[in-house]
Amino acid sequence: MVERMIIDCDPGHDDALAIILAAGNPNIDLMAITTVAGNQTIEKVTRNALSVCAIAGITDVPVAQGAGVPLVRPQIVAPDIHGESGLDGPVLPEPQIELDPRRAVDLIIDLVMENEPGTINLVPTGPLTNVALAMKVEPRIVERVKRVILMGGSYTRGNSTPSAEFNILADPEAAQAVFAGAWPVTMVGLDQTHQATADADIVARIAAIDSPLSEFVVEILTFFGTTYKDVQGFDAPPVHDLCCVAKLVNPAVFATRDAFVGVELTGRWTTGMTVTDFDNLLDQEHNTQVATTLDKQLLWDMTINAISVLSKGSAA
Ligand code: PIR
Ligand code: CA
Repeated sequence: MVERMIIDCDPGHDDALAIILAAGNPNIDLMAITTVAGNQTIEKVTRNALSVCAIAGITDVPVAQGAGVPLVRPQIVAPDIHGESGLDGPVLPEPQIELDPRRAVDLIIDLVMENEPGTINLVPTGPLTNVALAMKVEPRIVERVKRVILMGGSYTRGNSTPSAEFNILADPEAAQAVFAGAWPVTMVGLDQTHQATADADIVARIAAIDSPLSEFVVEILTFFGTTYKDVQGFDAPPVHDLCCVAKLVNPAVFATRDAFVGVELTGRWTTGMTVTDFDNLLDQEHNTQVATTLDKQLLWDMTINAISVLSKGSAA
């Protein structure tokens, strides 16, 4: 069965891989790429999205620029991990396609309202600003979206603060609105994505494809590996955002458990924490399917396959 999806992203090394899997997997119909400020400013991440489309041969997917600042808080970016461009490492190819004239919020609303209810999946891999805005502008999208599968949060730890993950911390009010929305939300958090590392054997398998795209991916993973080593002491970089698309390709990649997830908005040290209650301790209705296990082999097999498919110039 083919799943339609919109990726709302802030590329970003792992966002780039998520786009590549979505474009190169036959079970995914990639309907749009929308951008949101996060890893870098909106101009930079939008340009990066277009560069990824150029190298991956993605020519028929609309790309629309979205929110440049969070709903309420001052902006944060992540140059320590993603570099000044937001996608440092490879030479970034010149964009080959024009931006869609619509704003991200409008493109998301148009696609969700034009298509049959229950057929469009939203895959946010950056701060949730666009998604929260779209819910407010056109509340009917909430009942029409099939599923929201987001990279963000965690039930054990943070990366930007001890308790907060970057995408949630960057716009916690937006994240709270998305979790509280009456649509099925799947949270793929750091608990799982930190296990989804691009180890040396994986990088070697990608290099062996021996195409301009595989070279680009190797350069992405090499830069990401260096910053993850320097900043967080990882032996190999975790490809967070790739995991959400993988979950849509094959749900077996992650098992999930139902929980209530609330975003801390007023904590002294814990703002942006995704408080995850598996055990009904807070007496709140479960609103989220939380990823709790990872099949790493499955994740990388489908990803390497997608890179091969796109390398043969058969981009959807
Ligand atoms: C990764 C990200 C931001 C900051 C750090 N330190 C690491 C980006 C990734 O693109 C991913 O979507 C999410 N935010 C992980 O926190
Ligand atoms: Ca991201």
